[in-house]
Amino acid sequence: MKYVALRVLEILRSRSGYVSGSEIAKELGLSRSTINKIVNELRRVGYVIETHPRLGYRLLDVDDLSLAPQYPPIVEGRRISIHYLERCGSTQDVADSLAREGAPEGTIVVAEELTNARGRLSRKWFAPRGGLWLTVVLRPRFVEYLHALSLAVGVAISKALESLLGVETRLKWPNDVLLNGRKLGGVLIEARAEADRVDYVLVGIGINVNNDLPPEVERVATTLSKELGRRVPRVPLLRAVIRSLFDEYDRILRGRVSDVVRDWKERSATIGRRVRVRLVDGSVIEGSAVDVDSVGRLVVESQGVRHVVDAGDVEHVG
Ligand code: BT5
Repeated sequence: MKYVALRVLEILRSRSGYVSGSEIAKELGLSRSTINKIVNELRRVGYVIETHPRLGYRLLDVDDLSLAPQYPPIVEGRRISIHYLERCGSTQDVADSLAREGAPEGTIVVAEELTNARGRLSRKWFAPRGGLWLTVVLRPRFVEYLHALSLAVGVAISKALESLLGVETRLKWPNDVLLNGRKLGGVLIEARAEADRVDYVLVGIGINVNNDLPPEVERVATTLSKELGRRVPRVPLLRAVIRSLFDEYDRILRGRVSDVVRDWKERSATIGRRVRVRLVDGSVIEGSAVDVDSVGRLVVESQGVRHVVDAGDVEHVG
């Protein structure tokens, strides 16, 4: 984020109430209209900033997810509607019912707590109170987009965390989000498709934020609050993630898959590592992860043979 934007944030943070645009302008030696532009940019990034015609601006650290529908993210040219639930089995199932009934692209289900959350291959996902658990309904037209979409979601989460919190994450193929070597978040993509036509895609995102972690994953996982040493308000984070997701999705729709792959590679924790890959048919390849190709497949070199992996489960072993 630009230096002046950080200064504006600092000033907003230092007050509990409103601060006028002219006061910020004076303090930074900038015009009021510049301040207004910066505030709008901060809003786009995800920050919740209220405006009062006389009093000015006020930054809100909203953590209560039940308020999320009141603060939809700013995504140009799209209508985003957020459905909040206190508790459900899986947001994927709730979103699936909505999508089946015709819910449009941009429908989002977010819940405080999931009692039956799932990861890929029906693995269990822990989703206690305090985390960020959501499903986004997308309606891309072609199946070819699905592959790139998987990488794009990881890139989107990583960029959102960077622009909002200044946190640098790495991506494990295809889309685990790692912070300081531990799993901070995961992505589950489920699609309903017929032949080459996609009816809808459910993008499930789980990010550990202020939640506790159960002993089963404590050693391999982490949370934002643990790493940053403070609680992180979740509504700005939700807005940042959704906005970033649509940015990356739009790039795919415009045919710029290679840009998404390039951004993924810049954040890769997998390329250059020794990996053990379990393929969908159950077979295992162990070798060096040498690249991710132009459509997002993992290239593994094992005993002089190059394998191009479409889908599978990767373990870093060295
Ligand atoms: C994933 O699966 O990483 C995808 C997780 C997606 C969860 C979201 S939450 C919102 C939406 N609704 C759902 O029902 N699901 C999605 P996978 O790559 O298969 O990783 C699963 C593995 O991660 C488990 O076997 C555990 O080892 C580990 N794990 C489980 N809970 C975790 C947590 N909270 N944080 C980090 N690791 C966890």
